[in-house]
Amino acid sequence: MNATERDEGSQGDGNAAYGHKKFKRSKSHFADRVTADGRDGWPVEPGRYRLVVSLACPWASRALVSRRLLGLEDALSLAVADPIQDDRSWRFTLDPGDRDPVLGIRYLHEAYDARERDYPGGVSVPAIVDVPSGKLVTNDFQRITLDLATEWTALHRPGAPDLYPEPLRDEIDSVMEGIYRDLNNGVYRAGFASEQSEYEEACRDVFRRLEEVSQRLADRRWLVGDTITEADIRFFTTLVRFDAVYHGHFKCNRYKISEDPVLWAYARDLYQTPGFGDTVNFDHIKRHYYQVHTGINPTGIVPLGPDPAGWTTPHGREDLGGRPFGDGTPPDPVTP
Ligand SMILES: N[C@@H](CCC(=O)N[C@@H](CS)C(=O)NCC(=O)O)C(=O)O
Repeated sequence: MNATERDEGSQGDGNAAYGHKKFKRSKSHFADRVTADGRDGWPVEPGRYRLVVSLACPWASRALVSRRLLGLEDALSLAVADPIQDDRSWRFTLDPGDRDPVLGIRYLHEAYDARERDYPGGVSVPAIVDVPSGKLVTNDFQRITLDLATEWTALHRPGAPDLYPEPLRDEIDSVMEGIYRDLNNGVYRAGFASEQSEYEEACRDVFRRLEEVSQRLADRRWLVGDTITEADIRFFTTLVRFDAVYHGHFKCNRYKISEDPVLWAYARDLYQTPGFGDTVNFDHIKRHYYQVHTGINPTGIVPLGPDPAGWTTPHGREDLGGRPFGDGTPPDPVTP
């Protein structure tokens, strides 16, 4: 849905259309970067930017995990959108007066419009908004977390881990590429397929990749090196949604993650690491997917299961060694 359709109050077909046309992920239109040297006009500054997320969204959740692990909570404030969008997309109906208290806006599209009137794409999270001008800076989900790890270092907490270590970048990039294509985005290709063959191809890709990654993780605690990296964050945000929404709603149902002993233990290990599980909200996740994608779930009924209690059971992965934060330390527990 573009800005004109929103202004006309149209029932934008974005979400209801899923399952009726071939699914293709759009490129992020706003790809400016917030950097240490401010070369795009957006220098890293404490308190200047606001990260807008939905707790339902796997792409936004990457940024939430990175922000926690790196201790950027005070430097980069957080706006959480209602998991249920209306025809004007993401909105701040969880906040008093239905407005984000810092940006003063009711809909995320207002920040997009402040940046560029009538831009051609949709409104998406994660988004970084410049607080003084109210303008969207970037919605480039692939870049945001890499920049938090490598450009925001002056504002990292003491003991913050290096999530994108220089010597391992090629390996991290290569692992993330397959995970993106077949898992992060693969589940969407399966779920929003409009033809049987399109679904089957995507679903096969999902499970082929899960098997490969499961083998990789059988004798190593994390995906690359012996610490947590960006690759683990990107895999985690898909894994934690798998049994709750991708298995049923997206029909990726050859088996559940909880039925693969290696992946299930790996996922729980991360979930129980400070900065991962404390960003997860299964209520937002389930309500968003099942209620918003009416094209593939017309009744909007949200399933009761699965029972989340399993996530906190012992995982036994400590025996594989490694140090989750390398020379660093875990973030402090979340304060209510
Ligand atoms: N910016 C990318 C990726 C981020 C993304 O897809 N975020 C989802 C939420 S998980 C979103 O905001 N979609 C727009 C919508 O649901 O209206 C895109 O537009 O495809």
